[in-house]
Amino acid sequence: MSRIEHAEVFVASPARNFVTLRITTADGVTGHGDATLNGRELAVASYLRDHVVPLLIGRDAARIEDTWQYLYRGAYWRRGPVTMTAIAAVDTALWDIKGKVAGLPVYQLLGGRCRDGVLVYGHASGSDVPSLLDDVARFREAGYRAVRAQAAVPGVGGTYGVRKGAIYEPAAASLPDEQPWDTEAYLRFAPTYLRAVRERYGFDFHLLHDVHHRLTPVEAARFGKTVEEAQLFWMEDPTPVENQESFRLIRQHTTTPIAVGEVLNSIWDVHHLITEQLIDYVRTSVVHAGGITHLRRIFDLAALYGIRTGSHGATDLSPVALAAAVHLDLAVPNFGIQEYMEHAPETMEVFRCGVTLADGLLNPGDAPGLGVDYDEKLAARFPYNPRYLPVARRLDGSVHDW
Ligand code: KDG
Ligand code: MG
Repeated sequence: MSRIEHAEVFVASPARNFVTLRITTADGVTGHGDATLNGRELAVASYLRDHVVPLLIGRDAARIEDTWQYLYRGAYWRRGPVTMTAIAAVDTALWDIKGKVAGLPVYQLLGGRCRDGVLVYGHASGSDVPSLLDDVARFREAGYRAVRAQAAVPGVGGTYGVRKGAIYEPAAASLPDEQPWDTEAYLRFAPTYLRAVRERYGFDFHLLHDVHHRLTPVEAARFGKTVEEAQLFWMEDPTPVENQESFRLIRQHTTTPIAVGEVLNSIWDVHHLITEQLIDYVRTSVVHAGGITHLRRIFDLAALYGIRTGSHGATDLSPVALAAAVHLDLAVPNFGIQEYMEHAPETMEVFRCGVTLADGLLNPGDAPGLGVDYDEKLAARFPYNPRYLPVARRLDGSVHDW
């Protein structure tokens, strides 16, 4: 038996903020887990440091499921992004350790490969339609088989999903950036650029779009119907997810596939969406939905209903979360697609990660465990930098879903 000897929580900002848990066993084996919750990082760091680490010391590192149950049921207070991200970090680090002890990459422990590689989508965006079209071409030339397209709505500043520099980063330093939102302008404009992408580049690649919770159910139904000719792989988060029944209305009006789940944290949060077949892709992630153990459970439930996976993978999920996602994606039968955004060079220097991209597919490599190392000395040179995600306001000044 290999006991957990210590566990450390690192908070650092190599290009952006990441919270990373490292668990070390008495035999000196280390495992890493991502604990980053964008804009609320320190809440998870405290949950881990103050409430979870003391429970880990002396536990058998091999008992992954038992530790998951102990942390989940043992807290009494359940679910929610902070709790589930903290449990996810522990779970992911223990899978990393189990792989290293076994001398096997984690995907082998999960049942082995179901596929040759993990299909990813890249993020094309533009401040207008011509620049979006150029960006789509860039991804196509780089070998991507699937591309998400987002363009700034004319006359409405701060549209979701438009990259300003080389790396997409919506979180701003100091107080949240307040961004205007005009639903009607979006509904008029977004279908035109999705059509323009298809007219220019045809249909031999997957096209995706993220609505980012901005529409009401009936607006989303109208949007889905309007863009049917673009044959989207999915429209993501068409409406806020709290009222899960509202997806039935969208479904009744359009065949555009629906992807939901990046803000959800447990199997109970997606249970109704899945069992009622209200969505086509479940976007819960390793880091925000309880780790590899719990995400596997969600994916298995989804498989029973013909729903495929499409895990969240923006740059606020660290390379540890990306590696864990790719191991799981390789091993589950109902994999659909994996979101992928390149991290900044500083991030990749701190997290040395074996995941590679070739021909539009990710592979985790065959190093034992997750195949990611964390350089805490280098990380210490990038102190935590408090940032907030933006807040959206309608043109009348009232708060809208960002
Ligand atoms: O932190 C929030 C981002 O991860 C989110 O806005 C990104 O919607 C997103 C996506 O689909 O990547
Ligand atoms: Mg999204």
